[in-house]
Amino acid sequence: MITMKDIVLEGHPALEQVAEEVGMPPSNEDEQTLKQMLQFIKNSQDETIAEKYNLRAGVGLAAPQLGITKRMFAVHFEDLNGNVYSDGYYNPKIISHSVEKTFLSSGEGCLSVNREVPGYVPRYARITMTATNLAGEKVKLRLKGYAAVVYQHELDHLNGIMFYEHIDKQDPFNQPENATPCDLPAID
Ligand code: K1U
Ligand code: NI
Repeated sequence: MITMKDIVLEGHPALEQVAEEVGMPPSNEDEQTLKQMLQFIKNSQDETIAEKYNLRAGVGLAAPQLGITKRMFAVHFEDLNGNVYSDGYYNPKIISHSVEKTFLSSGEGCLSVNREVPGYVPRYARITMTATNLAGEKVKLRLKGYAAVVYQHELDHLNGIMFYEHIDKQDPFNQPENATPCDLPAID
């Protein structure tokens, strides 16, 4: 079972590297890792399990956060419209995106960053992403608003980019150009 001790923190080289493509079909080891990553996110949102194992709640986890420089990540959350996003992805790619940007009005956090970093993180408001999912299916996802933000945060981890690199250093709460804010859904 993945716990916080398995998650590497900012400054670790795996978080600064461009991760390698995962061979298809995935090895049993890669598949087991991705399944465990999804389970970790679910556990982190379960009050009883999270308290027992001291897990910090998260909505996504990318392999480099475990020190594994492979292009895979898992997400588990519901957006404001009640759409559920719960899967693991190999070799995700953004194939198109909007000109318009968005940002979370509360800013972003990261399980690999044990401090608050204030500021707006500009993201594309809409993206289309292709990947192979945990079931081995090739998928094409059209994502907007909060879901687009979460997937872009995880995709950034695969390219060695941390969320705070996008924040305007001179003026962290400067509303990004061409951007409208989006809100964080509550997790129950
Ligand atoms: O990749 C990670 O470090 C996980 C990170 C993902 C993320 C954060 C903010 C915006 C987009 C994506 C997190 O899950 S931080 C925790 C978090 O966002 C959250 C925790 C509890 C309830 C709701 C959200
Ligand atoms: Ni992160």
